[in-house]
Amino acid sequence: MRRTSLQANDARGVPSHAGADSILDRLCINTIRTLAMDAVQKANSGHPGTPMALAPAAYTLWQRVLRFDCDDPHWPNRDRFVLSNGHASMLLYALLHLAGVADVTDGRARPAVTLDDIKRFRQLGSRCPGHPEFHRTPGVETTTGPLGQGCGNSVGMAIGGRWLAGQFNRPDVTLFDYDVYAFCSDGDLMEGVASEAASLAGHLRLSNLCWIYDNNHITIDGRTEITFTEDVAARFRGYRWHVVHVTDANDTASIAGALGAFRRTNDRPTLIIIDSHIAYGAPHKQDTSAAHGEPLGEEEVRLAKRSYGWPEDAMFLVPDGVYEHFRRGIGERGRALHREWDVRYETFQRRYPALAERYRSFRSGTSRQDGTAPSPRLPPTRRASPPGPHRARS
Ligand SMILES: Cc1ncc(C[n+]2csc(CCOP(=O)(O)OP(=O)(O)O)c2C)c(N)n1
Ligand SMILES: [Mg+2]
Repeated sequence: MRRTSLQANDARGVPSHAGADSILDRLCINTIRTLAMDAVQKANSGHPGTPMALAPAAYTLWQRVLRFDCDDPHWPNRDRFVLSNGHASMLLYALLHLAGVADVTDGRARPAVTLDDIKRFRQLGSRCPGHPEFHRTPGVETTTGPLGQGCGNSVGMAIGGRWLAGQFNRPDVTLFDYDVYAFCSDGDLMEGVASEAASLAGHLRLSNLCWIYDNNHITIDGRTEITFTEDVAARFRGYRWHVVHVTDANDTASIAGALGAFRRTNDRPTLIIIDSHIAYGAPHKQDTSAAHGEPLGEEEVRLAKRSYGWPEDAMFLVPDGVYEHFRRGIGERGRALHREWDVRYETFQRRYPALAERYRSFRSGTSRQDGTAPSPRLPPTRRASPPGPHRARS
């Protein structure tokens, strides 16, 4: 693997007063962007523009907020991340790789996505198919690509979280309080399935659900003004959602603030609308539908890298410090949260042995076979526990 030290002030968009963490943040964000550009260019097909635009939001969510143990992507109380705009799959693969998410499916830990997997983006049998596929890539929570589908699934996951909390949480032990985050695009919000699911989420007051809408005014065919001019914020307020607006997709402090607002909202789902620029940094393709579903082209890739302060000819570059920064962020936070949950689970087993037995058989699937599955109950509408110290730094 080629390793290069980039100077801190190479990273575009870092204010001169920024501390080491902000500089590393920008380096990580630009690594996500350039991996996406390079993978699409090498495959000669795919969707480069949206990962480039959403890298700051995805990075902020994963690095600062998501309760996810990279060593154990099956931890039952993990926050769920759904990329409903599945065409932006390289965003997810880059995160899975850089965060060091493990594949533990056959009992031995190995990386879920290696740099070589990313180099095989969109190839037959690759762990990085064109759109994310459940079961093919550890860390992919659900298959997406058909627009709207991930939005619908995310509502199901949020209902599932509420149902689990209703079944197994006790006043003195909270087993389930996970949140569900879904990224979605203009195309997602055009789809009926997303609208119907959003309406239900508002009705059920799923405060454990957050959609992050990529408001880039671009779709596959051109600008959204051709077909999609509705007031999305007003529509979601009508569904009884909490709506937050971030006007600059590169403003990670505002993104963290919006995620913090979601965490503090106890009675409604949250929609975070982020105004973004597809193919951010690509001088000729930014804000055009040409950046949606085709490679940028070698020269445009070079120019975009130049705009990030990146070595123009470096391919699949992960600069020094990037893996370590992820490890110190989501890596350490997720591991600590999981350990803290393990203690709760031990308390749960000690204090509620019969319920713990029911949970184990439920999780292994046997309770469904012997007909002892707990009967569905409407989920509670409030959070099981108040926001804790791991919430977003806003
Ligand atoms: C249900 C469905 N219809 C059509 C498509 C084909 N398709 C892929 S992306 C896209 C729209 C792209 O626009 P947007 O959702 O705004 O994504 P962006 O380019 O902004 O990332 C369409 C129509 C699809 N994936 N799913
Ligand atoms: Mg769009």
